[in-house]
Amino acid sequence: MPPYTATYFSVKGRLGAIKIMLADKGQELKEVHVTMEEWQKGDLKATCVFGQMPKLEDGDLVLFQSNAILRHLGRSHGAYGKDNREASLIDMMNDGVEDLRSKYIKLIYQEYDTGKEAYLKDLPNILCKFETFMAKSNSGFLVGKEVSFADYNLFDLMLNHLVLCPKSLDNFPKLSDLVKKMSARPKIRALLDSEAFKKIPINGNGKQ
Ligand code: GTB
Repeated sequence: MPPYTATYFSVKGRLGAIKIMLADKGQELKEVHVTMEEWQKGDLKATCVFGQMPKLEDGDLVLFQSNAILRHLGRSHGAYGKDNREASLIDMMNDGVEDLRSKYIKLIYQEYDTGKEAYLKDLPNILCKFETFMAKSNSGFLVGKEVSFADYNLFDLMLNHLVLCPKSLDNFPKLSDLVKKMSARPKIRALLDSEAFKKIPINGNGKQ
C-alpha cells in the first residue's frame, strides 16, 4: 500500500494530530512541506478545494479539512468507536476540540500579545468540560474503551497548551492522564522524540 502523503506548511499546526494518529497506527506518511513563498504564488492554493491546507492523499483520494482527514483515518484504522452511538459521541467531542483549537489559533495569530492573559483565565472553563466528560467514560479516553481520532486531536492540542502555559492542566487529572498515557504509547513516544518532529515549530508565526 503506498504511504499517505500530507502537504502542509512546515509547522505542526493542523497536521499535528494527523501525524500522531498515523504514527500510532503504524502508518507511513510522506510529507511535502510548502514554503510561504511557494504558497503565495497561488498555483497550489488554486488546487485546494477550500484554498487551504493541510491536504492528505490516500491513494487517489485527495482530502482537505483537517477534521475530515481525522475522521477518514479514524474510519480506516479503527479509531471511530465500536458502534454508531460511540461514533456520534466521538464526533461531538471532536467538535469541542475544534472549538478550542479555533480559539487557540485566533490567540496565536491575532492577539497573542494582548489576549494571552484573558485566554488563560478562561481556559479552565473550557478544559473542565472535557474533564467532566472523561470522568464518565473512565477509560482514560474520551469515549468508550479504545483510542479514537478525537483523543489524538485533544492530545495534540493539550501538548500545545502545555507549551503555552506549563501549568494549564494542573487541576485536570483526567486530561493530565490522557497526555501521560498517549505520550507513553511507544510509536507516539518515538514520533515526539524524533528530531524531525521536534524541529518543526507548532505555529507559523513563531508564537507558541
Ligand atoms: N478548516 C481548515 C482545516 O481544518 O483544515 C482550516 C485550514 C487552515 O486554516 N489552513 C491554513 C492555510 O492554509 C494553514 S493552518 N492558510 C493559508 C491560506 O489561507 O491561504 C494555519 C497556518 C498559518 C500559517 C502558517 N505559516 O505561516 O507557516 C502555518 C499554519
